Amino acid sequence: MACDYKILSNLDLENLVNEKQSFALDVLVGLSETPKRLSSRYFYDDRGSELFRQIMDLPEYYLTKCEINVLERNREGIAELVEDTRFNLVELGAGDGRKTSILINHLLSKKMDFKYIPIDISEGAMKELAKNLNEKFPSLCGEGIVAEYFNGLKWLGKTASRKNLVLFLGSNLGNFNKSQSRVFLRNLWNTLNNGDLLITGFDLKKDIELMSRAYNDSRGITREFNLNLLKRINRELGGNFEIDKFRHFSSYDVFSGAMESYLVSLEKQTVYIKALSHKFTFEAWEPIHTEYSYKYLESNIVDLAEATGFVIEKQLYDSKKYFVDSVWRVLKVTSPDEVI
Ligand code: AVJ
Repeated sequence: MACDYKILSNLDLENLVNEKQSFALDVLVGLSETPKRLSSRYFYDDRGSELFRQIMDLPEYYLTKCEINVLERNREGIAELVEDTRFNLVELGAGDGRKTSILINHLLSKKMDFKYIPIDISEGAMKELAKNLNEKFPSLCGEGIVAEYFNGLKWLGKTASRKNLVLFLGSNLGNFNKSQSRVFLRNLWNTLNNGDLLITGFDLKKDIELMSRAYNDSRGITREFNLNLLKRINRELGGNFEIDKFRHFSSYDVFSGAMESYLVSLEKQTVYIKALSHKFTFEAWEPIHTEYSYKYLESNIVDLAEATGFVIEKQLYDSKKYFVDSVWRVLKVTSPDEVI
């Protein structure tokens, strides 16, 4: 059976308007703070998603290679989790789907009954993904959703007749701090049903040089990725950032446990952002914080699952144990008097 892969875009214009407004508001708030900061969630416009695809190909960016290795080694173990059930393979932040292809290929070859439902904020990335999927897997069914994760999940909640296997790969959770990740996972727990599965990618704490190199690559793609945030402000909010007056800087903070990225103003300057009718001044060497990429200890993962209502089923590692895809099951206990 051939299945044409559709895209459900953020059809209601209201959502698009909101996305633009929240970008404007977050830029206003973040650049008005001391120290200044911008959220890494705004990296991923179409250009940013393209640059991230290039990052995944960099020799220094071990995360993607490790996770591909995890999935190759464990595709049968993952298939066994959903043996004999109809299910949705839901993916949060799917990107170009190259990692998930390993799984999809395996699940299709086993003739398993599932729909693939990627959710991604970038329309460009989703179009690319749908094109790739249609070419590679003509028998694959499902639909791509262009939306913020929880808007997408809310939509999914309405079609709750299948078991859900949710993928949140690539250390995407790493952008959240401890309390943000608890809130995020608890929200996810709430939208899912008892027994649903979640696979989350965690980058483990390891040699500091190795981690640092992954965020300071020799070809300067990560630098370009970080600076794209300022270019995006110029494009979408009418900013006049002079890009070469800022530099990329990324370092590991052993105590917070994160690779932290910044853009540093190389001189005293003023930037005007038209959509905000506001100008921002920068002193020489003043930083803007742009990203946290948290790294985990095994014990952090155990604590996080426990705090948010999940049970750890399996820890799937790459051969070097640099990275783990952690398989969790949603546990919702109904007390006897809740059963009618
Ligand atoms: C997509 C969030 C997993 O933090 O490693 C890559 C993004 N930033 N290089 C990460 C990123 C700089 C990436 N995640």
